[in-house]
Amino acid sequence: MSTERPDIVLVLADDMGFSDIGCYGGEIETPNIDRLAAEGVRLTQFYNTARCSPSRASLMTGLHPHQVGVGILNFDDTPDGYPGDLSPASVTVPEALKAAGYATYLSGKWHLSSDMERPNASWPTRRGFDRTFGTLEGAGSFYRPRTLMRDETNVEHEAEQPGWFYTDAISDHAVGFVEDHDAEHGDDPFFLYLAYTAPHWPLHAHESDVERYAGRFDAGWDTLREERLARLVEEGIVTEDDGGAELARRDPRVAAWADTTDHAWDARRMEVYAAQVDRLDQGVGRVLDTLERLGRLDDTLVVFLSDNGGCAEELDREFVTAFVPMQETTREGDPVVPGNVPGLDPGGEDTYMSYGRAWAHLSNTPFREYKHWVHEGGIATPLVARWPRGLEVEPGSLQRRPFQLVDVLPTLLEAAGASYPETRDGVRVPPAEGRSMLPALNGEDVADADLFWEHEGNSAVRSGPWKLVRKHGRDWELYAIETDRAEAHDRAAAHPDVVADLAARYDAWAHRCGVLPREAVLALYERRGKGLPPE
Ligand SMILES: [Ca+2]
Repeated sequence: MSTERPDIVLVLADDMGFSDIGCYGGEIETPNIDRLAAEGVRLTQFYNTARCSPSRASLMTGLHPHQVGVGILNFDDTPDGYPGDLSPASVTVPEALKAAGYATYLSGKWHLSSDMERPNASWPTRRGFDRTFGTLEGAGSFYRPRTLMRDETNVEHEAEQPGWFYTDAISDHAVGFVEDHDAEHGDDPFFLYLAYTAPHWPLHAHESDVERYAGRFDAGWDTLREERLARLVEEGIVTEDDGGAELARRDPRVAAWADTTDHAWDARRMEVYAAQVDRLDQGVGRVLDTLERLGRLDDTLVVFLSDNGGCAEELDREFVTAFVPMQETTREGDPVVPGNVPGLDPGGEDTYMSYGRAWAHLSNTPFREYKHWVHEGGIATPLVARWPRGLEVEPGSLQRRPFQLVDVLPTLLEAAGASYPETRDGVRVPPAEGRSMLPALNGEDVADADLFWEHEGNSAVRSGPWKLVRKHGRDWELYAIETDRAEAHDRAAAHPDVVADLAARYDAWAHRCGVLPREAVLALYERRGKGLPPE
């Protein structure tokens, strides 16, 4: 390669918890992501934004989701709420990189447009990507996804081919984009956004992958959580200083494995989830192999992370029927059974299930709560970065400094030598909210910045040794987060001055970023006829 600018591959998993992959203590086989970790660096305290669309909005723009119109999901809630469309007064990673000479490709899920029928200014084709393949909507069948697009053409019919599977199609297109790029623009760098929908529900996977996990989860979630925590400690990702025995405490809403009776069906649900992650990892491996074969791999910055923590949603039939835009039949015309039906094996095209709270609790080991919430289990994600020619850090090392999604854009732009513009199409854009992580990824000691979150009235701020966090409608809780990542000991009553200080910081941030008040969020949900997610 004649360029000094690296290729950049940004890999995003969907609804995958903190400790599912092998290099973060999980029992799922992820040799390709593990390779990135062994040859790169892992962050132990990286945070997403708790939910699909808000995380993607923040990842793409370097701004908080509320600043760019996507505070909840891609619903048009105007005039009382967020537009659900990526704001034109923002700059995306591919737009900034294109200005620096990059070719730009998206393979996978977008989820940042409220109108998924007619091409419009929020579609990825008009937000900086030269070529795109994938779905505009947030979740769906892996065998027969809706809103499947190639550039601005609907290609849902392509999924009708026998053996077609979305995770593989995402990987196929990523490989194709890289090969075409090397053949046609070999000297130029590229940016590839590889946005898998795995392992978001529904539980769909190749039976050959599921079979490889037969029996792997039969010990149940209690034993497996203990094993994961032990491996996390052994790896140094979690230390005794993070909260010790409290980290092993089971969510009281989760039954003890020994007290439950659907062991075979429950284990099968987790086997399919594992197979979903496994297939994602196989796709990452195919992209890495392609880069290696073309001689580009060591000049490539690869970043892997997840958009939110493991998801506790139990898909009951009524919920799926009312709120999930599901295909009602398979490609063969057979009915798809909506929701979690004990005794029925998930995995095939005629099922539409989730793995539920207990397994999500395993996914988020050793943290509290789940997707939607801004306690640690909702927002803590693995982040793995590999860039041999650009990072001088010792391979396999860990970085403990906390960062969040707004820090990704400045990191990628610094790596590329690209600049963040002040305007887009003549419209002034907000200054980037984050800061480059490259110094920290290189092992330099950098100061902490305050981190902020809000989703559906769930709020948090992390500042210095403290994290202030609350669920919608509840009081603030205060944790000494450096020694209590389990969020087990609420210090709010003992430190009212700290609560007042952090609450003021949070309120100033929320006001500046256009966060809707909790009451307004509740009103939106009432109008939709759907409550906020239950605890
Ligand atoms: Ca997600």
